[in-house]
Amino acid sequence: MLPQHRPISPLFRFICIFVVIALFAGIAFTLLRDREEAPPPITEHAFESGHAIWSIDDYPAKVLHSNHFLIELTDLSGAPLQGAGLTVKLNMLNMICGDYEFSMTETAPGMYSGEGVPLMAGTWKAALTLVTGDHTYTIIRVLRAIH
Ligand SMILES: [Cu+2]
Repeated sequence: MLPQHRPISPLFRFICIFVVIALFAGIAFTLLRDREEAPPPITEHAFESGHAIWSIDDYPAKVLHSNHFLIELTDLSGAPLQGAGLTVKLNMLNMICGDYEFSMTETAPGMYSGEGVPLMAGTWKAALTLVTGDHTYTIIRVLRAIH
């Protein structure tokens, strides 16, 4: 005797379609999140008394190597912001594997250079402390480090 085929119930069909849609939504979400986790090499930041362009050479940054950070500061009129004091602290997101702190030196009017060393591969938070006149600002960016 042949096995009898029961017609697929509408509820079962609905559940199948729902599962497929959920699967695709999950894949799309994962792809989008991965793209967000790769921060760009150059970031721009506005703060109360000016504007900062922060770039990292040979991005992504290399683990346990000196990576050249360049921060270009302008004041509200667009002129180079000179004589500021800049320090950067690197720390890894969601991990306690050690911080790396360094200061930036002004190599040309409004151009500040420094060398950052990420200790592990992954996504790092870089917090810039900027002192100009009697104001102190904190500027945050994220960066990716690879081997
Ligand atoms: Cu780590």
